Amino acid sequence: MEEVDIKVLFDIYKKMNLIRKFEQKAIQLYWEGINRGALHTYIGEEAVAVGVCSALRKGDYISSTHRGHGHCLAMNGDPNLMLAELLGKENGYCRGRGGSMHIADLDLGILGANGIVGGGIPMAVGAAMALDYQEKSNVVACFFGDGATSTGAFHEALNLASIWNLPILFICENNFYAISTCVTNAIAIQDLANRAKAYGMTSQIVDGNDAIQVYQETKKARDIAISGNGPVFLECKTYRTEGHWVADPQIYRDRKEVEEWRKKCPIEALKNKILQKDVSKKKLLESIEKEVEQIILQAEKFAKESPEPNPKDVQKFVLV
Ligand SMILES: Cc1ncc(C[n+]2csc(CCOP(=O)(O)OP(=O)(O)O)c2C)c(N)n1
Repeated sequence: MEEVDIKVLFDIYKKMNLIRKFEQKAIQLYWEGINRGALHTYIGEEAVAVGVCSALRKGDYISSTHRGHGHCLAMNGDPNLMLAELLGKENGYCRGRGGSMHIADLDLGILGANGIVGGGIPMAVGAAMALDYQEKSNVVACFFGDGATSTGAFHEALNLASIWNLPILFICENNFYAISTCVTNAIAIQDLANRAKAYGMTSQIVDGNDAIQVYQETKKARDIAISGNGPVFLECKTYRTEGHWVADPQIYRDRKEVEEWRKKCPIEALKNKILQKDVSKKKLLESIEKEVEQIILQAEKFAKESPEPNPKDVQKFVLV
């Protein structure tokens, strides 16, 4: 497979670190009692969002999930506005009214997070239909979890995307759990990529903890989709190393299993790969890590210093 440009690798490394540090900060602010909403972190899955979004081009879209911070940051979402939104501040992405599960930025191609499991999938198909109708050379990358593949919306959307030959990449983040239910207790097949075969769709299993592999497979999938050869389904096998949500006691899984996956940390894996090729890049990687820490500190300051919404505006932006 084609070598990945070193600048792309540094950018991937930076964004993966940004997601990890953003989520750690969000957890800290939750336990400080100032991040009051639900919080589903993306820790452990960073290679999927960043690998996929780094292979997208201007004009492409993504649809996201309840676990959407990683997708948003991978698409260059603004950490200041995201953290302000989490703290319910007026300067946040949704003026503090939406919280973690409603962050969107249409200018960046982010169609929005979604608290309805599987809810983003038909929306993504609609966006792909629009791109097709407008004869644009763009695609939609549609993120969803293993649990979402058992919703009716998933099956209807895949079928439509396939019969209409739409430019869409279905990115299944198989992290093996839907809240506390292990995938083996919920789905009768081992590889979820096989679900796409039922709709006559090209599919591929990817190591979701290997950012380079995710990036390369997404590039290939995107080429297929924009050349009119229909949707592609990528099953990225990965793991969330934190709870389903921030206060999840995680009594449904063995700590040893979590520890085994922590050893496969996608950020450490990428760092090791870069250093194996060229050990002299250590300092540069460390400077990226420091830069990311500063970005997060700045976002925290921005969010904390942002004004609260005025209680008089409680009905503002309420449409129904
Ligand atoms: C339609 C719907 N049913 C149930 C829920 C409650 N719920 C929230 S997250 C979740 C599990 C989703 O699992 P998965 O799709 O694998 O995503 P993951 O959380 O693992 O990223 C469920 C059942 C919901 N939000 N929406």
